[in-house]
Amino acid sequence: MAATTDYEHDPKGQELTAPYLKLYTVDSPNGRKISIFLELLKKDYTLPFEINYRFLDFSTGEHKQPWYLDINPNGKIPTISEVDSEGSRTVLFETGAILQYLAFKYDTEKKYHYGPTDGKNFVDQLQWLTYVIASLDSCQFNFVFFSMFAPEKNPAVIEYFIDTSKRVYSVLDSRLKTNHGWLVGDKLNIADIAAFCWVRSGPRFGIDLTAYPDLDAWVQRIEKIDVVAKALEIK
Ligand SMILES: N[C@@H](CCC(=O)N[C@@H](CS)C(=O)NCC(=O)O)C(=O)O
Repeated sequence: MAATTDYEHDPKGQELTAPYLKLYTVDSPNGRKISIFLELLKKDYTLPFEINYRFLDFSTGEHKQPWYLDINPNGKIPTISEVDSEGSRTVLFETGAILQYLAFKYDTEKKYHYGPTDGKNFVDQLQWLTYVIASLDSCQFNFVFFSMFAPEKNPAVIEYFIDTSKRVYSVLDSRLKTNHGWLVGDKLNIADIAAFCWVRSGPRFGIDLTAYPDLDAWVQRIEKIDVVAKALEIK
């Protein structure tokens, strides 16, 4: 297909040639969940699209501009815009939805996910992925906001979110212990990728990972995966 100008009316959009997948992102835990997974898929499969990373500038509020709110009304990253060779476009936001969409569509050999025919592992994946997005993400995001960005620092609120984060870390640590090293099944999968992106940044927010030995070992193991290490450098 011929080169097409940007479907999203992105003022900084380049001319892209379909098929492509454009990831609107920033260098943050939520953004990294998707870039790591895309790079893993790219290593293992011949993907039917080129990946285009578009880093938004939060300091100028690009993520709150009308053109971006048209594709992500919540005004957050990440969002994917996938255009196939016929020019048909799929837009998706929310990391849990994006990870499952990419997994079900492109991880055809189920290297990084469990499908509906995989019994308990599929059920566990639904549960742990949802837990990570609903509990880990929100308490850590709130902790970061209230301790670093809120105009007024309220110690009780900050303490609440650090305590809640630590409780979630304990839950994940116990799960890794009983499930022998992965949150789900016996391989790196989309629930583990989602959790990893927040947990590895715990020390930056004052959480000592050595207090959670299984979580600590799991972070180090995932960070050593070549593709993951390279994906973490995409900025
Ligand atoms: N539940 C969303 C959370 C996304 C999110 O919180 N993204 C942050 C960056 S890590 C963001 O865009 N923050 C900008 C803002 O809140 O204005 C998801 O899983 O995609």
